[in-house]
Amino acid sequence: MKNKDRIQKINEDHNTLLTMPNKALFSINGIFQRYENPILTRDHIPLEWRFDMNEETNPYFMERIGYNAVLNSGAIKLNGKYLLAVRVEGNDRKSFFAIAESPNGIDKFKFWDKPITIPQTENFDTNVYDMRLTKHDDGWIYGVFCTERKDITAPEGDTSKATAAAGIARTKDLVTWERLPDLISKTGQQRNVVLFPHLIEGKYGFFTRPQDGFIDTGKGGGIGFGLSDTIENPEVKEEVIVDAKTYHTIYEVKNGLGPAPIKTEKGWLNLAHGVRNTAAGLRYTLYVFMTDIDKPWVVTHKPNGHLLAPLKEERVGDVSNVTFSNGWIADDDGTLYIYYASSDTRMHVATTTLDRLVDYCVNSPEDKLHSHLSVQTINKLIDENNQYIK
Ligand code: M1P
Repeated sequence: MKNKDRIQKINEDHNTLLTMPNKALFSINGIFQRYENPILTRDHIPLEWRFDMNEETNPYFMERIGYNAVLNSGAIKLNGKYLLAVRVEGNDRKSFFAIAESPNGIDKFKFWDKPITIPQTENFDTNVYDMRLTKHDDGWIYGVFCTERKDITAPEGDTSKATAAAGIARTKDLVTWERLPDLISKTGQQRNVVLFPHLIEGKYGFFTRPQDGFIDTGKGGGIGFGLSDTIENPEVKEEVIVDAKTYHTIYEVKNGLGPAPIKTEKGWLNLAHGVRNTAAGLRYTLYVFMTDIDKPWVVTHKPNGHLLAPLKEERVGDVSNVTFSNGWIADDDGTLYIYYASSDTRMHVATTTLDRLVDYCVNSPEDKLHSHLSVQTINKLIDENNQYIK
């Protein structure tokens, strides 16, 4: 194929992908709807980020910079647009953030011109990922993300030991960002830290995930909660565990909060991921729970098991058998857009309504932690249903 034809084909294919409509699939569970296509893949990345467009320096029109995946994205609706703060991972394994915009939240996502430039603290980030966006009452939009650095205590020759902490940056327009110091906590490393949109007891409230090591949560783990007096010098002096990892559940190995909690009449609605072990490796699924409006560290409702688990092609990718969410948008008409990544590779959307998800939380049976108690719960439903079956 001649270069001219190659360039034309690449442009046309890219344009087709970016304008492709998405369609809701019929939902048997009635809780949420999945969609036919992923909303973002690495192929959505602008061509100018990938190709040197100068014929003289790129005579074969080859990609000069490659991208591995687009995944775990924060989400927000701003000026009528549905925006994702996407984690983009280069072939060089470095993740960064970039905003992708859609007119309707379900398709036609397009990246803004350039990735986000996150200012550095004195201690440079080696890698950044999984930004949670919070529109706070104080007027700022906060991005709380994981900042990963080499563990300086690693024994000589260990080139993979890392540390994780919560980085914080804030913005008004998602273009210019001010970096704040990393969150200080006394409980070891942190990932999956999320800022509440309102002050709690007059302070900045965080869901946290204390962990002993970089991957293993060890003696730590569980979703924690802590308060910081200020956001400019963020520090949670005390953390209580809100939702502990628990034997023989979908969050047996670890769990972590997803997007910023949503305040509802029945309490805070929270989306999280739970991790269990299998012979095929870790399995990440999504679940929801509600916490008390005044005491967000007290769980009030928690349906058993997962809400959403990797399905069909979602099951395969860079890190297979993973669903992960750190972004959702509660729209003015009550629609809830849940953005999730599958297998650390691509982004999807699922839609529901706030009312439905709260109903699901309040009225679904909880996990009673033993098989015979699960059977009791099922039998109760069957017995109650008998009167309706002719
Ligand atoms: O690979 C699955 C996920 O693993 C980590 O999440 P957690 O800390 O809960 O185990 C993160 O690296 C996340 O980005 C990734 O999707």
